[in-house]
Amino acid sequence: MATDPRTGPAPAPTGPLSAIDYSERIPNNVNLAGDRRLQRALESWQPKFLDWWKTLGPALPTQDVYLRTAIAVGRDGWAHFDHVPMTEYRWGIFLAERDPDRTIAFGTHQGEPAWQEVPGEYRAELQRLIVIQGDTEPASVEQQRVLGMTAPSIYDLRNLFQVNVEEGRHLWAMVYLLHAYFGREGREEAEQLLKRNSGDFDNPRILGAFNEATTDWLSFFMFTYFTDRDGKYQLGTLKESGFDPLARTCEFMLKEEAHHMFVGTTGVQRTVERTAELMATHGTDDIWRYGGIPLGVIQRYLNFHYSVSLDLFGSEQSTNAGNYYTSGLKGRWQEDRRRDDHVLIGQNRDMNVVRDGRIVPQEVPLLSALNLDLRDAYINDCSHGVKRWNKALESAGVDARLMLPHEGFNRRVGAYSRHHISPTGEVLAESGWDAARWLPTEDDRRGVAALMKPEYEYGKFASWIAPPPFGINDQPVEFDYVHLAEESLA
Ligand code: BYC
Ligand code: FE
Ligand code: FE
Repeated sequence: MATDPRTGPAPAPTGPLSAIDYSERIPNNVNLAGDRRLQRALESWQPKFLDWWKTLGPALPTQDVYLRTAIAVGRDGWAHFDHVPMTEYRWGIFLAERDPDRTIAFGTHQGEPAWQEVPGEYRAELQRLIVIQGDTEPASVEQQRVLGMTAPSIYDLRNLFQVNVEEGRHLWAMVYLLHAYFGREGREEAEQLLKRNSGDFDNPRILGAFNEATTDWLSFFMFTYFTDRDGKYQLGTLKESGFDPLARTCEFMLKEEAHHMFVGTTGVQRTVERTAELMATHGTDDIWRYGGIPLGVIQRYLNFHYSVSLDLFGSEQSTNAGNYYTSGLKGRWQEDRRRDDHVLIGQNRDMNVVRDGRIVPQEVPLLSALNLDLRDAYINDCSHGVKRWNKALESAGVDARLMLPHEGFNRRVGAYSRHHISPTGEVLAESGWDAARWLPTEDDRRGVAALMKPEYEYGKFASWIAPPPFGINDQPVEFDYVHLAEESLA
């Protein structure tokens, strides 16, 4: 591939470095010191990031937090745990090791060596993918800004902050790519990533779900379960990218993402466990007065977060997605396990469409339906957690169950967006349609908000959530994961 004239030559290949250099102002394993211009550009972005973190990052004042920091990107020992003041967290640039023999696995460039620089003809598309990915990371930190004030435990507070610092690092990951490979335009986009803000009327975040408020901890756990999981799937497709620096960045981000999945799955699980226990003990669904969250409310939160997260996959049929694939920019989930030609021309699949008031399958070209392909894998993954949560209900002797609503419920994007689909998949007429009854009501949110009283005593948990079975990094559950600032304890 030719050097892009607008960007100049790409940074020197870094070789299979895996140790992270912490003596630098910006910790990295990409030999930043070997590229003075890039290093200076990133060093001038760094204070803007820190300003943003101080203004729109976690609002609860703390002294320090028991956080993990990456020390090496290799298989073993990449994480180091210690109490650190959050503003001194070592955000940095970590790429998975380079495989010098890596080739592009799909599309028209299949079999060619992976690109170490941006192919000029795909520059705009690649930049757009990186900007969209980068935009979501700080958005989620903004959405979760005030949750510390109402944490159900110090253990949960630590997990929130761990997620927040890592989403901050994911922003660094995309900003590095923009600075290193996209020249002036890339640097401008990096600035914009701090200027758009979640929910801002004039300058919102790019994707819908990232402008919704994360109002309380139930919503946080649903967000980390459903929306971070979209992150996992999107990163999984970008990890396949023919643009090797993007692929290597995403591979390492996925390792961090696993903890975010854990926070969501176990957070909802523990909420459901407490709910089930209170339902069984008191023989009623109405457990507000016992300090629990009724199952119906949990279901409505689930309906909301699931449906807005499905919108993040874009339209089922998308020429963008087909072009990304054919060009080698964005692959499929587990591309290497697919037993086909990895080009997909002339192949078809079924997709659901709404016709004459019914949901019916229709055959479409596979290449046009890659967003749907990814969404299918995501939906399948989402259903596992629901099964686990239902086991908790079953073991408590409660008959009621949670469910994933139909994929067409409450959709703003794609084939269902012009129709009214109930959570059980009936196509409903305009008259009598009221999605609101399946979504969190004002009363639901008020009830949940009333339960969100902070519990800052080590080892204690708010009334609405069960304690976890284990602590973090083999520490006890009652460990001093966070030292709050004096003013937070007042
Ligand atoms: N809201 O062709 P279509 C994460 C736009 S989460 C608003 O169907 P395409 C994280 C679309 O941009 C992962 N707009 O879409 C999680 C397009 O606009 P243009 C984030 C939307 O391009 C938790 C138009 O509608 N990463 O990491 O095939 C915490 C036509 O759409 C929405 C990525 O998403 C929406 N929901 O697919 C922290 C990966 N959906 O071009 C972090 C990068 C679509 O007409 N992004 N639109 O102006 C992509 O791969 C694709 O852009 C999308 C959309 C999958 C998002
Ligand atoms: Fe992320
Ligand atoms: Fe995440």
